[in-house]
Parts: sequence; C-alpha cells; structure tokens
Amino acid sequence: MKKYNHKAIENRWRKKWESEKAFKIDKSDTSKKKFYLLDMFPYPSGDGLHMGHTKSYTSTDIVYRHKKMCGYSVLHPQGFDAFGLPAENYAIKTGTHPKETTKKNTANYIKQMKSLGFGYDFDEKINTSEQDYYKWTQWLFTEFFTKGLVYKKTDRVNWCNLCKTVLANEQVVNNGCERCGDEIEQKEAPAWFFKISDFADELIDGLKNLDWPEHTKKNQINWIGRSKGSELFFKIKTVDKTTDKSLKFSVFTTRPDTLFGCTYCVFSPEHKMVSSLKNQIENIAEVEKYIKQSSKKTERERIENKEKTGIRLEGITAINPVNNEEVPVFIADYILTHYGSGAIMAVPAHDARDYEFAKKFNLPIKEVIEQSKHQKTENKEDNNEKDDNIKTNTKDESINIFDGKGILINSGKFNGMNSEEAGNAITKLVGGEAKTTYRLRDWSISRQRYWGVPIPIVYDTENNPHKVPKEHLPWVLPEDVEFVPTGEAPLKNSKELHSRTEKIFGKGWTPETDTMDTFVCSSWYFLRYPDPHNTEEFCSKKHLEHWLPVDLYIGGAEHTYMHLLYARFFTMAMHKIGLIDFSEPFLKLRHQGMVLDKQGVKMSKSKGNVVNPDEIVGRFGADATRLRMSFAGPLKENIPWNEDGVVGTFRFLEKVWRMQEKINGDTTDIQEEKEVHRTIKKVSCDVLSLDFNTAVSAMMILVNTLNKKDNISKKSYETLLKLLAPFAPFITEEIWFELGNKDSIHKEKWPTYEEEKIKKDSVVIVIQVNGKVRDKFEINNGTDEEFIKSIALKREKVQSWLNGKTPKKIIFVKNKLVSIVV
Ligand code: ANZ
Repeated sequence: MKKYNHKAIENRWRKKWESEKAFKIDKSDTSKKKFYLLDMFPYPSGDGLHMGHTKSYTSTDIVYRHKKMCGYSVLHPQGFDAFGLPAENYAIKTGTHPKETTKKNTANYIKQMKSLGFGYDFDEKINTSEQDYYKWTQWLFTEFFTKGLVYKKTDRVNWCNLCKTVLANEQVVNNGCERCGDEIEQKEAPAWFFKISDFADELIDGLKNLDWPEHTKKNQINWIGRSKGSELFFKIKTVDKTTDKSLKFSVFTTRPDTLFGCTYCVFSPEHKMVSSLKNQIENIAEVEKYIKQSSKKTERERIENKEKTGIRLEGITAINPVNNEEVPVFIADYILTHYGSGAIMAVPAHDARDYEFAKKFNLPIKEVIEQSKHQKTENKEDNNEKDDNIKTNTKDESINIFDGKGILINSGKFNGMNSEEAGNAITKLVGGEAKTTYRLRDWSISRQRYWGVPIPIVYDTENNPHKVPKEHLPWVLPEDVEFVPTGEAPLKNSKELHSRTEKIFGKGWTPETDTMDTFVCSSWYFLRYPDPHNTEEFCSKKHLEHWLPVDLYIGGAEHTYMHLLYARFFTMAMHKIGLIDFSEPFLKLRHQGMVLDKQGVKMSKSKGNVVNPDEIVGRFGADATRLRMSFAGPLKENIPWNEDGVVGTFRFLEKVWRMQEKINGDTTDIQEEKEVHRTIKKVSCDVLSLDFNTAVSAMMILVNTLNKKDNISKKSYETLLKLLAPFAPFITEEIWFELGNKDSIHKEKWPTYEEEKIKKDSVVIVIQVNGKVRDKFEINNGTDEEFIKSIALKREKVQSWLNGKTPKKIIFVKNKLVSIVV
C-alpha cells in the first residue's frame, strides 16, 4: 500500500478545487435553506495568518462543510479589513505605498487560506480599502449625514501623540493607545461623531433575543451603562450674596432615598458652574490649577483613580433641597463631565467613592439607610462570603459602608420607609424628575491619518459641511500625499484633493481632510458579502432578504466593545432609515479561544513564541494541522500548541489511510454498525455545538474499534470518511476517489443515524483525580485499557485538574473507572 503522502494529495486537490471553483455558490438559488456563516475578517498584516486565525477559520470551515453536506446553501465569505495603521506606519518607515503593502499581504493571506483548504470563494472577497467597497462606506456615511445620524462638533478627544491621531473611547486601553500603547492625552478638536447614543436602549434591549455568550451581552450592557435614577436640583449660596439667588444646578442620582445623607456636593472640573461662579470662588487660583491638572487625565484614569483628589470651592455652599441644610461644594475629577449632569450630591455613608473622598477631606458622614431585618439575617447566613452590596474594598482598607437599599433613618418624615418608596417620594417632594442616563458616548470617527476612507464631506465658502453626492462617489483617497505624520491630517497636503473639490463644487470650497476610523469599514461588511460586485447598491434587496441576518458569527471576545457594538449600531441605524428590514446583524455569536504556546503563554511576536502555520502545514499537511486544532479543545477554550499534538493527528490520519487495506465487501456486523451509528450521532451533535474536540475523539474511538478487526465494511469506512471530511477535507477526498467514487465527498449527504441501532452495551467510565470524581464518558464495552486511559487524560476537565502535572499513577478498573493520582 502507498504511503500517506500529504503533500502530493493536498496539492492535487487544492488545484482541482480551484479549477472547478468548488466553493462557488449560486446565490440566487433560493431552493435550498440558507445558512450565513461569518468569520471576523482579518487585517492583512505583513506577518500573515497566525495560529489564532488558523484555529477559528478551521472551525468555521468545519461548520461550512458540515452544513453543506446537510443540504444547506452556505454563504461563507472572506475578505480583508485592509485600511489601518500598520500599513501606514510601514509606509512611513519604508516609503512603500500602503496600497502595495496591502496587495502583497492580501495575496499571501489568500495563499495561506487556500493551503489550509478553507472553502472560501475568493472571487467574492471584499477588501475595505478598494474603491468598489469604500464607495459604499462613504455612501452610508452620507445617508447617515442626511438623516442626522452623524454630526460634527468640537470636543475633548483622546489624542495619541505617537500615532498622531484621535482615538475613540473604546480604543483607549489602560490609558494607552490601543495600537501603540503610548499614553493618551486629552485635547480639544473638531471631529465627526456617529449618534450611537441614540440607540443605547435598543442596543441593550436587542440583546435579549440574541444567542450570544452571556458574558459578552453583560459586558455590552455594562459598557452602555444604562442607569435609572432622578435628577434633583440644588441652589447655590455664596458668601458675599452677590450671586443671583436662583443660581442652581442639577445632580443625577440613582439613590434619591439618600438625600438626607448628602453632606457635600461635587462638580466635575469642567462643569460650567465653575466659570459662572468665578468671581465668588475665594480660592479661584488654586481651583484653576486643579482644573488644569485634571484636564490631562483621561476618563478611564479618572474612573480608576487610585486616590481621590479634589478641591473645595471656598465661599460657595449649596442648599440641600430636602432639609435646607447648607453643604460645602467641591470640584473633583472622579466626577465625569459627560455623565449625568456632571455634578453629584455626595452621600459618603452609602457610596464608597464619596466615603473615600469624605475621609480624605474630613467631611461629615451621615447614615440614612439601614439594612432591613430580612437583609441582616441573610447576610449573617452567608457570613464571610463577599457581598458587593455590603462591603466595598478599596486599596488598603475594607470599608464597611452599606450601599444597598434598605430602610430610611435620620430622614425626617421618611424614616421607616423603604428605599424604593422613599426615593420616589423624596424626588417628588423636592421637585426632581425621573431620569435615565447612559455611559455610552457618541462614536468619534475622525482620524488624522492617511490610510483610511476619506470622509465624503466638502465645506462651502462659509465653512458649512455638505455631503459629496452619490455621483461623485467613491470620493477617492488621493495619492499625492506625504506619509510622515505631522499631527495634521495628511490629506491636507493633497493638491489633487483640493483642486478636485473646487473643480466640482466651486471656488473656495474645501474638502474634509480627515479619514474615517477603520471600525466604520467593518461595521457593515457583512451586508456587502452577498452582493460584492454590485455597482448600483451596497447590496440588492433580493440578496439582503435572502441572506441576512448572519446565522452564525465566530470571532474573538476582544471585539465586544468596539466592532460588535458598532456593527449592531450600524444595522440599527440602517434599519431606522429604511435601508434594511432587520435590526440585529448577528443572531448567534460564539467566541474562539486563543492559541497559547507550550507554557500556556499567548503567542505574540514580542515574546518570540509565534508558530507559523505555513511551516506546520508544510511538514504535517493541512489536514493534520486542522485536525490538531479541532482536537485540542472546544472552540471557546484557549488551547496550548505543541508539536506532539500534530504528530498525533498525523498518525491518526495515517491509520485512516491504511484502513483502506482492510476493506472487504459490504457486510457489516451488528456491533460495527452500532459503533458507526453512535459515532454519527456524537459527531453530528458535537459539530452543531462546536465541540470539535469531542467529535474528533469519537472518530478516533471508531477508528480504533474498526481497526481491531481484520475486515472493515466499505460502508462503515465510507461513513467514517464522510464524518471526517469537514475536518480533513484533502485526505478524505483522496480516499473517496480511490474507493471508486466519481464525485467529490464534499458533495455527499451527511450521514444519518438510527437511534435503534445505537442502543447497545456501552459503559460509562468514571474518572477520578486524587480520589475525587471529576468527569465521566461513555465508551464501548470492552474498549482496551490503554486507549481508555489516553482518552481520560485528554479530557478537558481532567487536564484542568492535572494543571500541567504528570500523573504518578493511573488505576484502571475495567468498564468502570480510571483513577489518576498526581
Ligand atoms: C447619590 C448616591 C448615594 C449615589 C448613594 C450612589 C449611592 P451608576 O449607578 O453607575 O449610574 N454620579 C452621578 N453623576 C456622576 C458623574 N458625572 N461622575 C461620577 N459619578 C456620578 O452611578 C450613579 C451614581 O453615580 C449617582 O448616584 C451618583 O452618586 C454618581 F448611596 O448619587 B449617586
């Protein structure tokens, strides 16, 4: 029998599939049920595909091939999120135009994806940096502009000095630039904003109907930060009484029930009241100094502030509306300008931040809420268990403040009432209003960079903005620009762009010279895939209706706050203005885990622990690589990469290859049939739930069982090949033709099983680690000891209990138990 020659096999089928256009689908054929399967498209970096891509694209390719075999018409497109900083930074360094870099890198990615056997139809790919794509990004911008969903304002923005650009809040990570890590500064600059905040409620409420990981939903909800509370009004009193008595300010509070406990008020440093009171503030010089200092801090820094800072406005007090008490007024940067009204009533007895501040500035602390009896007993019961409502830990002391709801004390006629009731009553009494606020801010998208979509806006001689009309789109990115960043938008220096603007719109008209945040490009790309060559529309109605929304989206959880939120916003906004008839883009979302190195450390260039998929594919073949990725763990888990694993899957494929020798007619014994049906069931279920590792292990068990026999029926073997086909598409195709079949295995129907045939003598093996039951699995009665032990050791739960240690002893009890001692 010939040796398993992965190189020859894979090369042959790669060419054949390419020439036959095996991955093309007829998108207008609506006779089959559709399935829209989406990958997060890559940025074509100079480093090529990394192992993380290999893992997640292998997963979607398995789903793609499986769904196809199940009779679906599957749209499984791929493309390139090609605008962005790295290509531009590379251009700055080397003088190579980003277009050239992008072209080269894109070609390499395609080559790599083809080598891994991913079934993408590259004739239908999209590239966000190409005119036929960004024309529509621009058109959508102009539609949003017409409908008031995008506007320009001058605001404090996050500024990265190294990348010389403005960043969205979401792109500031640990007070540094998401890209380069440099510290972010705040500066005033004009910028274009998308009105994402208009959709805050819809963005929260829409999550209810989505099949997404719960933590991702929760994180989006927290990020949007909807808070229901009251707006209350305080009057200002100044020492010299020159100020108008009616000068008042509002505070936003989620706890109006604590108003009697307010012992001071705080403004954010940017609050306009500070300048209104300028002449009355006795220590204005110091106050201004403080304001200047805090202006350097980013919002995140202010929220995370380790130590509270602030300054009292001497000569100013505020009147607590519920009891007319005079309380001191401060400014402090733990109060944010854009949240609520930018001013608070501080209740140090019941709010940890206020408590910390009060301690530092020696301010009175007045308790006004008591735990109800019911709460007290509950707390006693779970004694030392952490309860966020009761104890708030700050850096060096555990503050025992009660920030939960309860019963009012020290609150005049409201004593004895519960928080809920009292909150409403107090709000009403002092003339306050119910109010909802959000943390989510509008999305600033102007970037002073070159390699992005030009914002399709021109200004008339009075500097009023106008959209570039559709007939002039794409509003082409000019080529006559310097790459060296100056802090000014590179497009400012394009003579061509300026003369183009005057030529079309008139003398004295000027172009907008900022480009768009690249996240705009990726906010709608999934709407282009069904119809990427359409020159009249971003996507035809017919294709939109048939293909959207996306049925399954797979990508990293790191996109929760940006891409996944922006894409939902775009979809909702487009729905609102009637461009599409649905408002959620991704019905089901799953995240893939990361690929770690042997030591469990994330692979990264800087750590020098990156493994190149090309090299692995070259040595072991695409099939073994794909299989190893699938076998290493469930999709959502992080998996360690080590070469032994791929050696293992390669050997498994060799076994499958050699089984050809044992094919003998079509007789199937009952035992064999049961085993085959059981495997069909297991693999079918596991592929649906994206637990590829257990699907592979089920196939390994089947191969092991079949191999023990001298003769294997052709039918059983062919079923095995079909189950294996989505995982290892090359070898299965090769054997399939060797067996005399005339058409591709990937066009076969997915095998079905009969429950009747499965009922058989399987046994449940219990796994103990150090005497405790940790896992169990079902296997054939009589499966041999070594195999059961090896399966047990590979189980995910067991691995986590072993925590990298090698077992000292493994006890085996036939058909019952594997007991591991470490
Ligand atoms: C008084 C109070 C008493 C509060 C109490 C809380 C507990 P969430 O729930 O996150 O929305 N706040 C209001 N505006 C603020 C701003 N611009 N910057 C910083 N903090 C601000 O938080 C709402 C609470 O955060 C509000 O309710 C207010 O403090 C504070 F026992 O008012 B509270």
